[in-house]
Amino acid sequence: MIKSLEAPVYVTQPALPPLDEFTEYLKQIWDTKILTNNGPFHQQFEKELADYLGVKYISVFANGTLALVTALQALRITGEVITSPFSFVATTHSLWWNNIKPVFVDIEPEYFTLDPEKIESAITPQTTAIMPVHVYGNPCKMDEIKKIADTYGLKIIYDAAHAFGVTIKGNSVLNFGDLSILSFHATKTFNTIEGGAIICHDEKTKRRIDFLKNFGFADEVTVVEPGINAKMNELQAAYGLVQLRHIDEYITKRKAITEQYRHRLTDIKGIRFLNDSEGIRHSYTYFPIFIDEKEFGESRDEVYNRLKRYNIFGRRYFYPLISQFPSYRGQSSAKPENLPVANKVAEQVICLPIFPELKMEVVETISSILIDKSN
Ligand code: T4K
Repeated sequence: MIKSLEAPVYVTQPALPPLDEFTEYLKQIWDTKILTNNGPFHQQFEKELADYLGVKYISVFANGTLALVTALQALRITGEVITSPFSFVATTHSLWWNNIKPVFVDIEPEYFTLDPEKIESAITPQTTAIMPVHVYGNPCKMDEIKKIADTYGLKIIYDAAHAFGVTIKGNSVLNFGDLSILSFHATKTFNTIEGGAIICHDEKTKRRIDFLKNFGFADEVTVVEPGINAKMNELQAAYGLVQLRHIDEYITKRKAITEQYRHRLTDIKGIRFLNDSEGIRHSYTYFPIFIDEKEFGESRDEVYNRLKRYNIFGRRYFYPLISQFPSYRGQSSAKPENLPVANKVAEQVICLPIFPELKMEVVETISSILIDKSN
């Protein structure tokens, strides 16, 4: 019988930058008293982030949700948008906040991203864009999605909240689509406590996004349209600058944990996990496993609750599906029979704890408890 963990282990724990490094920046903020509104750290952070990520233009935000809401406004998206039900609610909420109708399309069974084969039949005369999600940081089938978007004249906004630092053959995943958004929430691989960003490919769009996140101000006396207040403040930007110095180390540790889980869970009947795909540099934001009740002999919820009894708090990201929530379930595209893969995966998933400070012996214990049903 394995003993319960002494301290609770949650699905994640934020990596914090060394305090002394952050204090150096705080002293400067205390001197200048510039706290927000495109201050020097905000500008430096955007520059260093763009360099690190290998993208041309980036605009940082107070959080990822406001980045999504603003991205839709930046491209003047209206009508209907095709999106994935297998994501965090913020993806679809951003459409709701823009008075756009979400049209849910099923996910593909390999990496659970929007299924390009199902997109075309969901297009109507009102469709203006596609909003796919690089869920768990795995890149969508972007070439196929682009082909459809080009044929029908649709925009693409990628929800890349989980895909910080992900590259395909050395090229950032953020360089695809019209816009991409990132989240720097405390629970993400790269965090600025709260935070987010929009990535775009030309200066004009970057300028428009910058106006929109600052009430629509183009200058002291010109308001281009009703923008929102979605700016990142100087403390967060400074924190982000320190985090950037350590991000590679965080990703390396996450990778080692992922590999250890995979090693322990290989060939366990009824447990599936996702492998890296060729040419992709991953950033290991989550470690989802998928329980096949018949093969494993226990349901996902039984496993989830059993882990809890041992002080291990995995999370069922993303259950329930967005399409199941009261605000969205009335849509015809939300019907479970239209979304068989998403419904199945949402019933099987548990994200296991993963974060840089998670000890390998704890990964071992979690794996042992998981595998041994007598626990
Ligand atoms: N698009 C996608 C695909 C997303 O996944 C998200 C966010 C967004 C858009 C929107 O981006 P943001 O607007 O959030 O920047 C969390 C996060 O709040 C959310 O950012 C994230 N996705 C989502 C998947 O997960 P919760 O409600 O599950 O988090 P919470 O507070 O239960 O935290 C999980 C565990 O982490 C806790 O049990 C303990 C630990 N934790 C958490 C926090 C906040 C800490 O140890 N320290 C902390 O400060 O939503």
